[in-house]
Amino acid sequence: MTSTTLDPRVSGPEAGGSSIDKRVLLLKPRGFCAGVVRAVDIVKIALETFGAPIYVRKEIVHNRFVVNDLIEKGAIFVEDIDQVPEGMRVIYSAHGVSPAVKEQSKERKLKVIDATCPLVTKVHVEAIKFAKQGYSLVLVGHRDHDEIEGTLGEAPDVTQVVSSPEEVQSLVVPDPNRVAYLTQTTLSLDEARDIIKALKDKFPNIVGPPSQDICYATENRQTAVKNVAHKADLVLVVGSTNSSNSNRLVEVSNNLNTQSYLIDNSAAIDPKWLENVSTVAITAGASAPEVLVEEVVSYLRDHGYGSVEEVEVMPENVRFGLPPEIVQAIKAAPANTAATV
Ligand code: 2E6
Ligand code: F3S
Repeated sequence: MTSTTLDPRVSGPEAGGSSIDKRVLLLKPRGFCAGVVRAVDIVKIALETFGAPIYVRKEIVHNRFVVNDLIEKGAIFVEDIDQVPEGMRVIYSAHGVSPAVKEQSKERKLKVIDATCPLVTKVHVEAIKFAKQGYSLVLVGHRDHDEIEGTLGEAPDVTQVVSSPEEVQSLVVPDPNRVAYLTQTTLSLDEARDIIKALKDKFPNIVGPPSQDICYATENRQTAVKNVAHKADLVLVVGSTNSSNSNRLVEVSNNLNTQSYLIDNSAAIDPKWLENVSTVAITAGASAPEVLVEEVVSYLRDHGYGSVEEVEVMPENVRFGLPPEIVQAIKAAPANTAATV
């Protein structure tokens, strides 16, 4: 773990009284993952090269600020494909879609750009493979989440969703020796481990994915919280309430007995949370923009937290390429358009 002091300042009385012991630990990695950078870039570049309106099925990523910013730029967010006028351009969200949604898009003659995170696509490919090989599939995840809806749709007749070890007990499958499991990409590593253990106890011959489905960004952000929570009195997680990976970060901290809250932005901070708190750790879910983290740091500075130290728990340098439709659109764009990657 490395630790870098960013702009260390001890604030004066104007910053909220005695602050010598008040500090902020800024966890790293935090915020945007490679899949979110890619998805948001896709919408921005599509707007710049094709022009508004561009339809987006579901929130491109689960963050209110990101979605509102793209609405201002001309994106139109819809819940269902039948809300997109025939022949128009539609972008699928980073969480992926089921084959049924792709079929609906074809029927409406939509021009599709797929912003599904490649690590979600990897889970879809595994689901298709296991189903073709005749396995019953157990999908570990949250039933009402967009990602699970999409993955489940690959093989709905042979797939069951479980979200706790208790639910594993009531699973019934045609052949207990031919069962495979997959997981949502943004689960708690600890919870997933317990559920997978319950699955292995019930189905000793169960097979899983070649490498874990929980993605690198989910794992790294949880590991950072685990490493630093014991040094903090409070952990603030920047992220929206429907963001699975952000909620998991709050749980990780609370499970370690360091009080944690999920906040959309600095306006959501209740000053009471800061009573008798000398060290605040800040992290951000994979869909939360850095500008919102900066706002939170600035709020805390104004409340006497004069020292801001970035704590890098591990390096993270993942990047994903853009889909072919977008690469071609960039190539075809006149030199004076703003479409850049
Ligand atoms: C797609 C897949 C996984 O709610 P969740 O954590 O899944 O999603 P976001 O949008 O908050 O985070 C990024 C993401 C996109 N994670
Ligand atoms: Fe993809 Fe993981 Fe981000 S699945 S969108 S890299 S949180």
